[in-house]
Amino acid sequence: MATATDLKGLADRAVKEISSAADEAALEAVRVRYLSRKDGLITAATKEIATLPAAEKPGYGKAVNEAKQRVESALEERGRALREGAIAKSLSETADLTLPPRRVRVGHMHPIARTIREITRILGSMGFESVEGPEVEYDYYSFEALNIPRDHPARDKFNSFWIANPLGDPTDRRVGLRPHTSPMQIRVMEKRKPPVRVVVPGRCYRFEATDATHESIFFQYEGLAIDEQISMADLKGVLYSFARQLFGGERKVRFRPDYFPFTEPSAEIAFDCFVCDGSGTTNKGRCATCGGSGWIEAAGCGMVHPEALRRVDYDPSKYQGFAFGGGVERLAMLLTGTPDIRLFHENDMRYLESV
Ligand code: FA5
Repeated sequence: MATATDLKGLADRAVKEISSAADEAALEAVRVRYLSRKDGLITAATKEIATLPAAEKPGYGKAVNEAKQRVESALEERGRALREGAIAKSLSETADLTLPPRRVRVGHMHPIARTIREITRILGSMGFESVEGPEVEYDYYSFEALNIPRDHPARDKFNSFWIANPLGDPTDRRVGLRPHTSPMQIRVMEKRKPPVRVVVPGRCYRFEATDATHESIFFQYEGLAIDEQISMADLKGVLYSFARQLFGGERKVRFRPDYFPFTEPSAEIAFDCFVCDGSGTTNKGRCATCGGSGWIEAAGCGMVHPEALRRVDYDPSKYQGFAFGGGVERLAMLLTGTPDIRLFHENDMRYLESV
């Protein structure tokens, strides 16, 4: 059992700790250590009074009370001093009105979204209605209906990501991420009767290595026009007018034969490379943006294959039309002077804010 002298020592220690408590949290910790109901050091001494012989109770009780009162009043005093100090400190803090305000970050449209808007606006002015289609697509629409059967070598060019189908895997029900927007040619023709004029912007996926002009996830825009008197001249006219409206008159356009199983004849359109000015070389050697060719391939196109028309019950002797499919990022590169396609998707705000 503690003696009256022990109790005085205990109170001395408590008062010392109280006076050096730096803030209200530290003060509360001292209160708990000495006065908490459960296991405070002074509380324990109070509980001992009941166990003492009657003769010792008054003297010991008085010592406990004195210790307790000293600690309580020291706590109160220090608490008040700390609160007043905190108020005085907050009053003395002055606001520096000369500090510049924090910059408010107002976002702007991503260059890819901006380019899609521009594409659909220009083609919209030529009568092309903007529609969208599924990114997860059946084998049938991505390939079969476009004259690319399962063993056709053109499949290698459109290497896709396949998805396990819980309903089984019959050839034309296989599903995968679409490698181009051309499946929408079939979907639109299945639903509508000619005349048809649509533009389909959307995300595409290909299992291929990336470089300055290739990503495995990228955007395309598909154009489709079907009517009774449409020729290759209309296709060329639409694409040249599109290029002029997008870039002005300066950009060089190359239009040359190509091959796609779903168009006949087929062509490819390219624009002169803005990094090397079409020369294929820069002062560092071969131009990395166009791979040294001087041209940036922008789109594939052609007259819709009669086989594709028959598949959707259009009569090829009555209706013809053209289709084109181009890369949105390639146009965005040309429009913003971005030398590497990967800059669009790295999400470095310093770059995105600068274009
Ligand atoms: C096609 O995708 C055909 N569907 C285009 C087409 C549509 C032809 C309608 C005929 C009629 P190609 O694989 O060449 O074709 O791609 C077309 C354009 O998409 C390319 O010129 C390029 O601009 C863009 N592109 C293709 N692959 C990538 C890629 N990995 N990363 C970025 N852009 C790409």
